[in-house]
Amino acid sequence: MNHRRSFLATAALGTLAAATAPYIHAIGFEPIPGGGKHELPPLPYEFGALEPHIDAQTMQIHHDKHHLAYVNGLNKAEEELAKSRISGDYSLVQHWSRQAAFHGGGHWLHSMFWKVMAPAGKGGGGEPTGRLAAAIAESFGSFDAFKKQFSAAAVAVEGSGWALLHYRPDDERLIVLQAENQQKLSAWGTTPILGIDVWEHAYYLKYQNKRADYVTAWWNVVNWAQVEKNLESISKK
Ligand code: MN3
Repeated sequence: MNHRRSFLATAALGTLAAATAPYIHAIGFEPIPGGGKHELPPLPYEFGALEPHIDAQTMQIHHDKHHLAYVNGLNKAEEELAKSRISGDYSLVQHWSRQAAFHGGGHWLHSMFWKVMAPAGKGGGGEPTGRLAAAIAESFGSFDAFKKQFSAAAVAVEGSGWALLHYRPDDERLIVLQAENQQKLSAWGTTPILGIDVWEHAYYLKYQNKRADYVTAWWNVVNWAQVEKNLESISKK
């Protein structure tokens, strides 16, 4: 028993060390205890893979510039909060907490966004099947009713933001929410499993002010198998 406990403690420390090891601080500060440096995940397909629904140039700028900026912004916010813990100067804690929420939300949502899309006809488009289809029918009445509500939510986001399909473990329901920017209008205790980015940077080069056309086209690249994986990874059943 003691041997096992000590093994577990050693394993936990090993994990911590592995997490802190890649954290190389640009300004020579101490590594954040227990925290790693966030990194831009690679796109799971080529920039042009979602054509003609989402153009290659938009995907390249969106991933390489916008998502990278959220990763850098999150790292910066966490570095500044770590400096505060050492210096005891929390005069800018509100600013850096807000930055951590905004950039952390952006990093998380974009990491999900790339994965819930796939080339049309090659994993993208169609309708959900299996457990996800059943959960959507149970929560919204039908797939069509869900699609209409989700599309309407996406088109109606005020300014920049997202429409998101969340799983709520408390009652095992799926719900549609909007997010303004990356995190405003969030509910507690729910996790997005599908989302569409409706910031103008996600569609303006190809669709200009016609967000509804982008939303309609986007359904052709939804990777339902990934959405079902997301549901299965967080639900109890
Ligand atoms: Mn975006």
